[in-house]
Amino acid sequence: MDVNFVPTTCPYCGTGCTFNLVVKDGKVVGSIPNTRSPVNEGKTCPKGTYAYEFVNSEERLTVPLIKKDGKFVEATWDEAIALIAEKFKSYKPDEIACLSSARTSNEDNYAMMKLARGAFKTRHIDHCARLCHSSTVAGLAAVFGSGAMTNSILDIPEAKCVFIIGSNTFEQHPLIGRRVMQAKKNGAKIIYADPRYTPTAKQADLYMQFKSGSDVAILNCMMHEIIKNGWEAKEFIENRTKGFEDLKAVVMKDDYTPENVEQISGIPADQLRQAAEWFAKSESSAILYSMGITQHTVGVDNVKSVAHLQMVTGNLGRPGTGVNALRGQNNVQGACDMGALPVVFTGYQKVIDEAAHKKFSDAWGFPDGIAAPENGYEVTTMINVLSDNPGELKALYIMGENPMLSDPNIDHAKHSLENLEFMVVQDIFLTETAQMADVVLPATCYAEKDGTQTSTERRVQKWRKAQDPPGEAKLDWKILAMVGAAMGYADQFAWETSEDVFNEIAELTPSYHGMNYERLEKPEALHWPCPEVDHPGTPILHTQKFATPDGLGIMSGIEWKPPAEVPDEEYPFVLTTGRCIWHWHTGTMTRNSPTLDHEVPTGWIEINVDDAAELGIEDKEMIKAITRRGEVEVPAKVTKDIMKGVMFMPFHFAECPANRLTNDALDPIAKIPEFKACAVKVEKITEA
Ligand SMILES: Nc1nc2c(c(=O)[nH]1)N[C@H]1C(S)=C(S)[C@@H](COP(=O)(O)OP(=O)(O)OC[C@H]3O[C@@H](n4cnc5c(=O)[nH]c(N)nc54)[C@H](O)[C@@H]3O)O[C@H]1N2
Ligand SMILES: Nc1nc2c(c(=O)[nH]1)N[C@H]1C(S)=C(S)[C@@H](COP(=O)(O)OP(=O)(O)OC[C@H]3O[C@@H](n4cnc5c(=O)[nH]c(N)nc54)[C@H](O)[C@@H]3O)O[C@H]1N2
Ligand code: SF4
Ligand SMILES: [Mo]
Repeated sequence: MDVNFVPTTCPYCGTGCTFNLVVKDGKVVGSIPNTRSPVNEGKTCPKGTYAYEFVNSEERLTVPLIKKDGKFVEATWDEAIALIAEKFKSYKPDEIACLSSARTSNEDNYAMMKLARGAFKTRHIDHCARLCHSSTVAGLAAVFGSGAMTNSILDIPEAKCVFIIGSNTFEQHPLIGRRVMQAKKNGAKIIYADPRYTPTAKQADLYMQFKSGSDVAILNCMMHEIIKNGWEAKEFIENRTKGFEDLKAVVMKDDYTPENVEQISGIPADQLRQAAEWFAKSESSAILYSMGITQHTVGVDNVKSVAHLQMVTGNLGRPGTGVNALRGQNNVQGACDMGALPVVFTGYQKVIDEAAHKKFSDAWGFPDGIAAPENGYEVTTMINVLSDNPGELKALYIMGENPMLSDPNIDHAKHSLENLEFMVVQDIFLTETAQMADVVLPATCYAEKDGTQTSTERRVQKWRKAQDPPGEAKLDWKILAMVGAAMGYADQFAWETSEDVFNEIAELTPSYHGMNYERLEKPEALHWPCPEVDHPGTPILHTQKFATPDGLGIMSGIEWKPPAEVPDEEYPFVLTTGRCIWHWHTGTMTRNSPTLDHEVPTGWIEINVDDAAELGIEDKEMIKAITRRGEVEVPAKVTKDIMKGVMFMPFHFAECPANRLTNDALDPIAKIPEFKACAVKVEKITEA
């Protein structure tokens, strides 16, 4: 028997834990957390622990599939690639769109970005960051000039106060949750705001329960109290920011007194006062946030308000402080860094910037040029264009995304995808989306490839190949390179190894310029920006100045606005959606992992006990949840842990898909959908 251990990085969340895959006779059979990792120090959460189970699932895709007369038939790679190239050559650039993947490596995302802009010459490339932290990218760019988590995971224990809002850290970033516990042991006060009493709430010194969609009011109220008591960081505000007077004019209004915000949010006024005092008076206060803040029609306003609170209290640029936007997918930071967005090349070099456009055009050397220097469509815009203006977009290439379960209002998304003439899906499983495709391409998963991914704290870490791929599955970037070559650009996609792709990325991307595979071998890897090979990397951003043109952070006054759809007589409850610790998004990987699937075999809707009593609904009873978009039958979970008037559904389960219900209304700037608040009613199911 031949056993060996291959160190790699977890393919689930953006925390970036590392572990060793246990390989027996050439097959991955287990995982052991890596004690040398400074991130997880020999620990993993349940998903990391069982991340080996789906790898050799019987359900993995092993051969290319082409749909003929409505049925998939197995095809050779040559047939599949030739068909894709023939089809894509027949469309105009603007008729083509690409979805890249935060599940895959930097190399894969770079290859997709190059294929889209260079070979297909389309402007339309985006990925699931749109549904996730696009409000962070837009909001933090507006206030700080750059849109990433400001501090590192390792300095959270140095905070004297940790304020968690809209992040269920202990379930969704468990190994960051561990750092919050370390801060608590070091004497920090933990403040937590969430409509649900989650496992994170259990660790808080102050838990504030509130109605989804009141975040700006809560944050304004905290700033109101801080300024009223003279606790603001006067020197920091003076030296490092501008716009404080505008901010003050709004937050000091009577609308944002604790008593008034109690009316909006449901949080008792005294709790709001307490939160403001602890937060402002601690010598270092960190904010952690995630989807509860970003997934709203006011997502950008929410993010800016979080950043404002940190500027008002001077909690930036030092250990134990910061705006810590916890990025979700393993490599969503990297997919954004690689320019899998409709407005930038790698390293946030703008496509509309002439110099950047010329730089990429010259470096790539496509004889017939690259996509025009114009911004493309966001994921959510693509879906709307497909339904509202059929024929404008004709072909879609999806790598590693499953919009048929993850997009808001999926009946609408399905209708949109049905309007396509040609769709390619490159995945590791035959997902709900892949079933609608014309061609399905089998890709390799993290355990079968070398590559890099960039965690939430901008740490670029390695995946290392532990086993051969199943059947004929191929590396994502290799598949994309084959398509590029078949389109007539063999020279532009002539990479032989993942390292070749990485070296090209480093060449063209200032923030990655000093990185190479050799430097990334160290267990601690490197944080970007890392501009030169002798640069140590940058764990904390904005220590001296912000990335804005004059180096100052920008504050402004932001008024609270309610969600796009609020409860009324017909739909009297707020529905919010999210996740649980055991499952990952659309379940492709975790529901194919027997241990995880066994823990939580299906979905549910959380209903407050008093609401349930009024509606006559029992725990575990199958009920109907209905919104203006659709209805779903789902078991009720009757609980004290959710705010009265609010209901919650996880979106992992195809048999009771939360996204049949959610609202596809968008934030006007970030174009992120309002997954976190819509109006819902529930009904008992009566026998016909
Ligand atoms: N186990 C597991 N971990 C994951 C994922 C997963 O699918 N499974 N996905 C990863 C990804 S991509 C992401 S983006 C992150 C997401 O990580 P989180 O944002 O932590 O996860 P969510 O469950 O979407 O939402 C967080 C919390 O927001 C609360 N919330 C609801 N409405 C509101 C509101 O209006 N305001 C505020 N402030 N809070 C509200 C919800 O009750 C919920 O507890 O998790 C990552 N980690
Ligand atoms: N209601 C509701 N909906 C939401 C959210 C919410 O909070 N509420 N959150 C949103 C957020 S934050 C996010 S990030 C999105 C996530 O939305 P998606 O990205 O669509 O969801 P995933 O299930 O992670 O899909 C990833 C796909 O990649 C495939 N895959 C995994 N590894 C590889 C690989 O190496 N190569 C290839 N080619 N494929 C691979 C998986 O099999 C899976 O099909 O969902 C969004 N949708
Ligand atoms: S915390 Fe995230 S990165 Fe760490 S083991 Fe769990 S899922 Fe993987
Ligand atoms: Mo996400």
